[in-house]
Amino acid sequence: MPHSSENYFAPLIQSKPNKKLTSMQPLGMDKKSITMNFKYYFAHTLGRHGPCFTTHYPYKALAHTVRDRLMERWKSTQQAYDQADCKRTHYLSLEFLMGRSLGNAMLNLGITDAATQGLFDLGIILEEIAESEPDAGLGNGGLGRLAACFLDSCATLQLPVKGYGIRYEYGMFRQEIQNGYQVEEPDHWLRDGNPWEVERPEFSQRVSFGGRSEFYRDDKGATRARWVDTRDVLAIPYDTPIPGYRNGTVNTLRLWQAASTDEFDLEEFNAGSYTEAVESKNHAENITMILYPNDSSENGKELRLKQQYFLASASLKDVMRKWKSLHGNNLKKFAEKNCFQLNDTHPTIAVAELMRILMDEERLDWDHAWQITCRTMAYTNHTLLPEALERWPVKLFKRLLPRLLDIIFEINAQHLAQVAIRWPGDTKTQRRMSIIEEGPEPQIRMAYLAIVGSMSVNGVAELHSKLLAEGLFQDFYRFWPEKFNNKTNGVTQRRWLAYCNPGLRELVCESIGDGWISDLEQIKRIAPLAKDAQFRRRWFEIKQQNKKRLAALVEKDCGVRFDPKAIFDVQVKRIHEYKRQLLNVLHVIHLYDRIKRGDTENWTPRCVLLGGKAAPGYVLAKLIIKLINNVAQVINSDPQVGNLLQVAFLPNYRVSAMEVICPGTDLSEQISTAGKEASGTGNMKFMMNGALTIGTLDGANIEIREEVGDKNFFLFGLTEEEIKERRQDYQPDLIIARDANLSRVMDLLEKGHFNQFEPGIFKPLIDSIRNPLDPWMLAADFESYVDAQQQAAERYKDREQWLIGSILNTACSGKFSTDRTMHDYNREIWKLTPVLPIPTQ
Ligand code: 26Q
Repeated sequence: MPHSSENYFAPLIQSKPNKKLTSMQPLGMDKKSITMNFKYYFAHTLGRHGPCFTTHYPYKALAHTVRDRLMERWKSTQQAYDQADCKRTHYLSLEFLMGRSLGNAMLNLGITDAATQGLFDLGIILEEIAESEPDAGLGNGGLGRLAACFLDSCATLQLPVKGYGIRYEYGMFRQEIQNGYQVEEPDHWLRDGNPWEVERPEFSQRVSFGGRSEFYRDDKGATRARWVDTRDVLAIPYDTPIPGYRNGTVNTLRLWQAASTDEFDLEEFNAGSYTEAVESKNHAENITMILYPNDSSENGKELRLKQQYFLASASLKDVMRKWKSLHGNNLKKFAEKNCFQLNDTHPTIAVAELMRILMDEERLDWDHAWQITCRTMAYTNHTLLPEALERWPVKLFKRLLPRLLDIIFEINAQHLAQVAIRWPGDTKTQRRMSIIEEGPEPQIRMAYLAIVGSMSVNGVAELHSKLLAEGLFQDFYRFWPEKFNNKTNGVTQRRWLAYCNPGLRELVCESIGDGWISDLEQIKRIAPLAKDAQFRRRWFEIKQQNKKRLAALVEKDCGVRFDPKAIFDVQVKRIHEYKRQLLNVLHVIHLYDRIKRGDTENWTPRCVLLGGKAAPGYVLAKLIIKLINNVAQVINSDPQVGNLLQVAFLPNYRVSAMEVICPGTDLSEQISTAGKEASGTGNMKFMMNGALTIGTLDGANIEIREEVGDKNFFLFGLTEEEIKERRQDYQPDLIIARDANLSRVMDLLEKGHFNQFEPGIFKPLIDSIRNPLDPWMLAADFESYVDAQQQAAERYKDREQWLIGSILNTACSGKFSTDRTMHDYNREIWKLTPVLPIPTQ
C-alpha cells in the first residue's frame, strides 16, 4: 500500500464531525456477551466452521473479542487527557519487551473468569489457545521489559504516559541449540498478523536524513538554518492499547514503522530506474526491519543510528502535532506540560532534534529553545560498564544528520563555556566533560549529551545511582548535583504474580483480599501467616504444582526430567561475563565432583536450570552456552549421579518462558560481580514468587536483602569496594591452588572431561578464569559462593524453615512493584496529575 503523510485520508465529511459515526455502545463483560462475540468473530470474521484443529483461530477470535472491550475505554481515556489539557510524559525507548497481550488484557479488564468459562462451555481450554500468541519480543532484556512494566503501572496509576518505540519487523532472534551451540533464527513475529495494534497512517510523519544545512536571514533579519537536500523516510504509527488494572484507563504504546515516501519512489521511477526505485524503498524499510540483538552497545553501526534518529524525530514531531492541535502555535506552556523520559542514551538524539524543531521549524531563538529542551528531557542510565557507553563518530553524524551535528557542536560550546566559568583554567576538566571526545576519530558521547540536555539523571538502584555520581559521571555530579537521583526498578505484580502464578494469587487473595494487586505494599500482611502451619502447607502445594509445570516445560524443551522434590536452582538472563553464568557452572561441576568422590552424605537433590541468549557476535558468551550444554550432557547421562543433580539449558528464554519459570523456582541466582549489574529485575520476579535469592551485594539485590532480612537471603562474594581493592593484586592461579574444590573443578575442565571429542574448545573460558586481569574475578568469589550454596541446600532440607523464607520473600516484595517506581518518577521528575477517563456514549 502506498503511504504518504499528507492527505492520507480525504475528509469524509466536510462540515461537522459525525457523532453517530464515532459513538460507542459499551460491550458486555459477562460470559454471555463474550461468548457471543467470540462465536461471531470465529464464524463471521474469520470464516471458520466446525471442529478446529489449530489453536490459532480461536486465539484470534478471542483476541478480537477482548480488543473490542479495550477500544471504548481507550477512546474515553484519550478524550479525558485532551479535555483536562494535562501534562504528559512521553517514554522514548528503542525497546518495549511486551511479551503476550491476551492474558494481561483479560486480567486488567477483569474478564478472565467469564472468558475461561465461556470458552470451556464451547469445549475450548483458554490456556491452550493463549499459547498461540507469539511474544512481542521487541527488546533484548531488562531495559526493554522495564519499559513494558512501566507502561502497565502508568495505566494502572492513571498517569498520562505514552510509550514511543519502533515496530521492528523482526524482534529478538529465536535461539535454537544445535550440538550445544546457540543458533539464531529470525523472529518474524508479525507473520500471522497482530490483533493488538491499530495502524494510524493519518498521523504519519516525515523523517529526514543526509543533505546539508543552509543558513539564511529571516524577515526579522535573524540568522536561521534549514536542512536541505534531504532524503526523507515516512514514519507510520501503529498504536497498541495499554489497559490499566480495572480502572477504565487505556494508555497508548505508539510504535513507528518506516516506509518510503511516494515521491521518492516516483522520482527515480520516472527517471527510468525501476531497480533503484525499489532499492531506495528497501533502504527506507530497512530502518525498522530488525532489533539489534546486543544488550550492551555495538558501536558505530549506521543503521542503528538511523533507528535512533527515526524514533526521536517521528516521536517529537508527533508530540508537536498533537500540541498544536490542542494549543495552536503557542509554545509558552510546552515545557510545563511535556516531559520526555529517555530510556538510556539510545533515544538521546532527541535532545538535538527538539532544538532543531523548535528553532528551524517553530522559529524560536536558541535560548528559548534550550530552556524548553532542558526542562523537558530526563535521562535514565542503565549501565556502569564503561565499554557500553554509546559513542558515535562525528564523521558519521556529519553525513547522516548534518544539521543535528551543528546543534550538538553549539550545545557543547555553550556547555564548555559554563564549565570554564565554574573551573577557570582547568582545561583537563573541560576536556573530560566535553560532549565531543577528541582524537584521531572524534566521537560524540551520547551520555554526556543526555546529561547536559536533561533536568534529571537517574540510576536504577541505590548502589548504581551512587556509583554513577561517584564514578562514571562524577564531574557532572559536581557540576549539577541537583540533577542526579535514584529510581530503583520494579516489576508489575499484575503480570509477574497475579497473572503468571494463579495458584499463589488465589491463596493470597483468600488470605488478605485483592488490594495487593494494585497496591503491593499490602502483601506484607501475609508475613504473619508464615507462622501458620496450615498456610505453609498450602504454600508448599502451590509451589509443587508450579514446579511440575516448570518441569514439564524443561522436559519438552530440553528433554531433561526434573524431579519436583529437588531444589530448583535457576539462573535465567542474558548471557554475559559480568553476570557470571560461568561461576554457576563451576559450582555445578563442583557438585558433580563431590558425587563422583562419594561425598554425598546428607545430600540435597538439586535441579539446575540456566537460560538466556548471547549476542550473536559475543564469542565467549556463546562458548559459555556450549559449556553449560556439555556439562549438562555429562551429568545427566551419568547413572552414578542419578537424581542427585540434574542440569538443563532452556533454549529461547523469553517473557512467556519466565512466566512459567519464576513461579516454579526455589533458588534465584543473582551472582554478578559486585558493582556491575545496574539493578536486575529478574531478581524481583523470583522474589515475588517466593524464591530465595543467592546473590552478591550488587544492584537491587542489596535492597532485596534489606527488605527480606539477611536470614532469608544467601549472601556471598566481595563487595564493590573489596573488588576494587582486590584487583590490585589478583592472582587466580594462587586462589585455585589453595582451594582443593576449585582445583579439582579446574582439573576436570582442563583435562577435557566435558569435551572428550572436542579437544581444547573451552580453553578461552579456562584462560579467562586464570587471567590475573579477569574483570569478573570468578576465582575470588568461588569459595564463598560454594559456602552460600551449601547453606541454601541445608536450609532446603528443613522444609518448614524454607517455606518461612519463601513466604517472607513474597511478603517483603512490596517495594519492587513498578507502581512504586512510577510513583517515584512522577513525584520527583514528571509531576503529572492522574486523570480519570470520561465514560462516553
Ligand atoms: C546499544 C547500542 C547498539 C546496539 C544495542 C545497544 C543496547 C541495547 C540494549 C545497549 C543496551 C541494551 C540493554 C541494556 C539493559 O537491558 N540493561 C539492563 O537494564 C535493566 C533495567 O534497568 C537493569 O535491571 C539491568 O541491570 C541492566 O543490565
